[in-house]
Amino acid sequence: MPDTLADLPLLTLPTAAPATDTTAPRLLILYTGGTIGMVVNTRQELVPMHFSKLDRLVPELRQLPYRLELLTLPQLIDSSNVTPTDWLRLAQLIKQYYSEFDGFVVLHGTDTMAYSAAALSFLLEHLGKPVIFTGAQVPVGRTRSDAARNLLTALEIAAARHPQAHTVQLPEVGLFFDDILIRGNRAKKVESQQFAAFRSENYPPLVRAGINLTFADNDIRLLPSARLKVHERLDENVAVLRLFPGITAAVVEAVLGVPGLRGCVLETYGSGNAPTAPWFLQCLERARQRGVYILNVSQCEEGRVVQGRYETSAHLTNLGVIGGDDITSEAAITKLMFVLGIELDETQTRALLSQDLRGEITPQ
Ligand code: ASN
Repeated sequence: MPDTLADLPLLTLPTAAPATDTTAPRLLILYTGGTIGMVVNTRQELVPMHFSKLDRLVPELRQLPYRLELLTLPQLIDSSNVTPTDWLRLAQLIKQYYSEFDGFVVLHGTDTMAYSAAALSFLLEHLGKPVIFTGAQVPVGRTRSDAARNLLTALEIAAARHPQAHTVQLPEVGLFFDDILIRGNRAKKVESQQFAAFRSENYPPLVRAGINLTFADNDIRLLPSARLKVHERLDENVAVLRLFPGITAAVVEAVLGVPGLRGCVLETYGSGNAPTAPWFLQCLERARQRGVYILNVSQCEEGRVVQGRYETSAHLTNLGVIGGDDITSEAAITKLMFVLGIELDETQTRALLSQDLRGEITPQ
């Protein structure tokens, strides 16, 4: 369990909604760090800063018809330093404030945002409110920064309600960047230079932000019929093994033989294909005997794993390898941590790893 963050102060940001207007959407911004709030240090490197003056850096916030509060995590990080403990803490904070707020915006570094959004999607079961991750490629306050636009649009999406039904329009963990909102567990960082930094290859964007916001209602998950359940465990005994022509038995054995390893994402070729050499099959068989769950994820960004389409993938099923369908590696590794953290028996673990839990795969 993470340490308690229950006492962190909330900072009210001045907006156009009077504090007494209890009908205005109430949104919580959780600031974790990332380029969006960075400044240069004396060595000219970008490092995260505290931004209690967020409304001065993004003056448009004052025109929003929402009630806004900002919660700053005690340790602001470049997202390269994010850990599963941070994901558990974020999930706990959302649990703590779930009933008081209509939506949440998580300000996060872009480097690992897709992993964090995927992890949160698994931890927040039966989510009925928007949890929108966003960040920036250029720090807020700099000329040509994308921070204000990303933040303002993320807030608008987090506040959105169906025009007729007045129900929550996006009961999902999403990731907003540039001009699209994609499902958190479908996202991949694809750019470190351009503003359009994220893509979802196998699932359409849930919202397009042009002059108006266009919600793809048919692709968005339905409101849950049960109450939010926040999970509190992730198992970090997992690994990713990316195949390449020439990979040696020593490398495969070293990864699959890590003491205590419980799960591994095997990044295979094409539609889930892998070598058929006896040494490779023996490594997989030994891993299976040690109880390691292997999830087959394609190195291709688009398309899906179909074990058995080729001879070079048919043997994987016999060795207990689980086909990952069209899952991303980012979602696969966090799904493994999540499912293994629930501690079920082998049949149930395999079933959960194969199933669509939060829209992360489209089973065929
Ligand atoms: N290194 C930064 C981070 O992930 C990159 C960014 O936010 N654009 O924290």
